[in-house]
Parts: sequence; C-alpha cells; structure tokens
Amino acid sequence: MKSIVLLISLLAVISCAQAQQTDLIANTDGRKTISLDGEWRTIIDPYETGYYDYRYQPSSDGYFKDAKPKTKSDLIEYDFDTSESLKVPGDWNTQQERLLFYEGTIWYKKAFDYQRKENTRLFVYFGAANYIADVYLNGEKLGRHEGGFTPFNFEITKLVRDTGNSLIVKVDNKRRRDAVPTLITDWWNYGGLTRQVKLVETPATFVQDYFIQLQKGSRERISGWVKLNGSKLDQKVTVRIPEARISKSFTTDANGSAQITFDAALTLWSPDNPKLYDVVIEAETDQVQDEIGFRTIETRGTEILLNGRPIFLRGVCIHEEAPFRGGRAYSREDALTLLTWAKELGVNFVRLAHYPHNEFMLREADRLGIMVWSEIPVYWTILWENSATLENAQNQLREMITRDQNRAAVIIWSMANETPLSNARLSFLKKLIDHARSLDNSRLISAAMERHYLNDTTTQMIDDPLGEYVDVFGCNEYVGWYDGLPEKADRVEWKMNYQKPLIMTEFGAEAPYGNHGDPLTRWTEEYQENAYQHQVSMLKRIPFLRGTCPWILMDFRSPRRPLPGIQDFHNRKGLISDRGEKKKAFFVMQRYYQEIRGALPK
Ligand code: GCB
Repeated sequence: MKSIVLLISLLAVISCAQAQQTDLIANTDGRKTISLDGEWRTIIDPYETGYYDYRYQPSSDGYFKDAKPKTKSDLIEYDFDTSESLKVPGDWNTQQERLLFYEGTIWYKKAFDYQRKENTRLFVYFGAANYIADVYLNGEKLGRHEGGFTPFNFEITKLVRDTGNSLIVKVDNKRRRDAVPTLITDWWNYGGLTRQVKLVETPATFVQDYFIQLQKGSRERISGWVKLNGSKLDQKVTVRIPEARISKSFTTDANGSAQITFDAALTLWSPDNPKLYDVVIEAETDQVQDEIGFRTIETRGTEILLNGRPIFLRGVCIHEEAPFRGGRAYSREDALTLLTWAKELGVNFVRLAHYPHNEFMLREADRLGIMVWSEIPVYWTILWENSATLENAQNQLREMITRDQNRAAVIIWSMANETPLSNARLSFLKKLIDHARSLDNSRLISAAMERHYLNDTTTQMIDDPLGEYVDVFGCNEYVGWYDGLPEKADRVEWKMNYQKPLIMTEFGAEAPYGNHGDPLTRWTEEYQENAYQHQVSMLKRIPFLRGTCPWILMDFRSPRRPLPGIQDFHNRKGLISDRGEKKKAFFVMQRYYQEIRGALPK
C-alpha cells in the first residue's frame, strides 16, 4: 500500500513537472517582462560530468542541483558562484579565446529574486540556445529544447520563490549527424545562450498566440485566429485597430480558440510605405498589443505580386553575424547596422540565411520596409529517413512561424538549402511544406535548390522535382567562382521546367577587403568585382527571374575556410567586410539595383 501511495505521488510529481512545459508565447514584446540578461556564472563541462554519473547514467545530483557544502567535510566538486561568467545574450566562442573552437556543454546559472503576485503566471523565455538546452529551476528540471535558433519557454509559476532562485541551463552545441543542421555547415557553430532570456508575466488566462493578417487573395478582409491559455478558456475577445476605427469581438471556444474575420480598409504595407498599425487583442482577462502591417503576397505564373502588383526582389543574403565585434548578432543595434547596409545596397528584400534570425531583425525589417525570406537550417545532408530528424525540423519550422507570423515583412518561408535529390528528401521536404502551409497559408513557400548543366555544358537546367511543391523557385549558383571563371557567365543560358518565379538565392565570389590584383587573380576585390559584372549581365538575360540575393552582405566566420592570410576561418564572400568596409563588388550590385529600381514597381 505504502509503495502504491509512493508511486502515485511520484507520478504526480512527474506529471506536474511535465505540465510546466508550455507552448510558445508568441509575442513577449507586448507583455511585462523582466530581463535576465547580463553576467551568468558558467562551468565548462566537456565530459558532461554535471549531467552523467561515472556509469554514463543521468545523475540525480548533477550540477543542476547547485549544491553547496553544508559542513566543512562535504565533498562537492563544482561551485557556480566562484566560477567564471559569460555574458547573455552572446555566444561563448567569441567571449573567451579558449572557447573559440569549443563544441560541447557549458552550464549557465543565474540567481534571481521574484516578488510573486496573485493570479499571475510566470514563464522563463529563451530567445534561443544553441543547440540543446536542459533547463532547471531550483533543482527541478523544467524541460529540454532542441534547435539553436528558435525561442522556447517554460512555466515556473509553481516553482519560483521570492528569493534565491537558481536558474540553471545546460547548453550543449555538439554537432550530431541526425540533428538540424547536421554535422557540416558553412557557418560557425556558435554555442550558448545566444539570445535574450527573460521572465514573462501573464494573467492566469492569457492570449498565448494570434494570427492577424489579410486573408489570402484579399486586400480588404482580415482573417486569422486568437488562442488563449489558462483555465477560463471561453471568453469574449476583441481585436481593435484604433487608427482604422476597428473593434471586432469574437467568442473563444472550449479550447480557448476563436477564428476571426472582418473587413478592414487599411493602408497596405510595402517597402515604399511600411505602414504598421497598433493592434490590440483584448480578452476578458488579458490584453496584448502588437504593431502589425497588412499586405498580400501571391504569385501569378512567373510573377511575384505584392499587394496585387508585380515586384522584383532586390535582395541580399545575411548571416546572423555581428558587425565589427564578430560572433552571433543579437541586438537591435546589430540588426539596424546590417539592415542599413542592405538598404544602402538598394534592397527591398533580404534572405536571412540559414536559420531563423533573432526577432530584432524581423521587427526592424517590418519598420524599414524590407521583405524577408526566412528559413530553417535544413541544410545539405540531413538524415532524410530519420523520423526524429523530421520531427525536429517541423518543430523548428513551427517555432519560427509562431514567432514571426504577424510580421508583414516575411513573405517567404523557406524549407531547405541545397539538399541533394532523392525520394526520401522529396518526401521529407513535402511534409515540411504541408506543415508550413497548415500553419500559415498566407505566405509563399520556397527552398534554395540546385540546378545542373545539360550536355551542351552551357545550359543551366532548373528541374528539381521539389519545384512542383513550392510557390517560388530559389536557386543557388556560383558561375565564375566554383564554376568556371567570371566570363563563363556570358555563355550560360537558363531554362526552367516550371512556370514559377525564380529567385537567384545565391551567387558570389570571395575576396578579403583591400586585397588587390587583376580581375583574374583569385581572392582579389577585382576578381570578385569581375565575377559580379558578368553575373549581372547573365541575370539580366533570365526572363523568369524575379529576384536576386547575392551571397553575402558581410563576411562571416566559417570552420571550412582555413586559407591563411586570406580567409583565416572566415568566408570572405561579403560585399562588405566584417569591419564595415565596402568592397568593389558592392558597387556593382548597387548600380544594378539602381538600374532596375525604376523598371518595375518597387
Ligand atoms: C552555398 C551555401 C552557403 C555557403 C556558400 C559558399 O552554396 O548555401 O551556405 O556559404 O555556398 O560560400 O560556398
């Protein structure tokens, strides 16, 4: 009998611990939050001693217990409070020289006090942790999150104390064959709590998520939904857009969901006029506010239509790499620097490669009027046949969409980059596409794909079978760099099997800023400039081309690029160096964008 009682209470403890995992709070900006950014105590743990015992079993008294010796004889071999600290947000690699190449586990600890309030729930929210995060509060496990570039949160209402809370996160960035991304990428595997960490307060029942966008194909009708979380799920919910004198009420069902549709005469968001409206979502027990832009995005044959008018996407690819200081970008200032450079180039579009970027990028793109391609790190050689890999990719896709589904700037969700053809890959990517469309049918779906030469060796053929399932075809090519010399572009013709718009999602050449020579000497700015000149003339000859994204705005760190004196572990294909110096090729692209700007509606 005693053991049954014990078992029941054990199960209760387990289910209580599980109940603390929560779906993502879509908009933390519109809520009361307490920042946990700053110095966190850290322990470098390459052998995961704080997690596994010496038989490689998960240990019950690992570092997450944050134990202290109680007597002078106690044996405890770690101490957060006398360990070194690292800054959060921030990757660990660029904070300490000895961590530059480190891939493994680091434990983070933040101590905090919190004044508990009645009828208020508390969550701990992580902007991102690369790659796996195990999160503990006061010795209890809250849960695990996998995926290095999307947000997640856990409810801590029941566990939080008034004083002396110990929040501990084990972050592990070891690469894995079955992970997303997999073992090899052309970017640095920056580890750590790379984005903001905050406590988020909500009422007992709160607006957890909402989708408020124009209905596909309509420029006058808003269509979406609101979702509540809590115990009082049936409520009256009002959506207000005060500037447009709109106030519409709906009733949530027993699951806390309400479909919303209403007519609205709004000024549409576009790069020329990035109009955002204050939108208030008001439930009986909660209220959140957001700034939302309204626009439509569709395709018709080989055209891309923004608000019903054909548009050419003058783009550039961007990695989430910090200008000037290096490492992961994480701040509004970083976002503004990158996007301002992109604007100087003449863009109306950016491809945020190769994973979801921090939320500042999306919020600032909304304000600056820059359309966005956003993607998940399904890159190169993913394990297509592994169901856990698919689940992981779907989860990252869902978290990306949940965070950014109300950003007018985002016009394209991209599923993958340069993935090799196979049936297993096609079926994997089709499932991702279905998943994306089920979450958001208002945006375009794409992927950056490859192409091949026909027997004549100068006709580039675009016929990836995935093309059938996307709205827009994205294509990466390096004519003039990996593929012949720059002048080869003059002889290349393009054919496509699909009546769909094409975006050239990558092309480029590599040169460190200030390295000069003649136009055929590799690694010189002149070679890069030469490659861009021939590229641009080739691009102009592609009738179904509706966008271009040179690779890449700014140089970035990559372990695949060791060439001493030239690369020094950086991919130098940037149009701008990591110190903000513009290379000659920048101006070739800038001229091209100036030229085509007038040719089509902006
Ligand atoms: C590509 C990849 C990109 C690389 C780039 C390069 O095709 O998509 O991640 O960094 O080429 O520089 O080779």
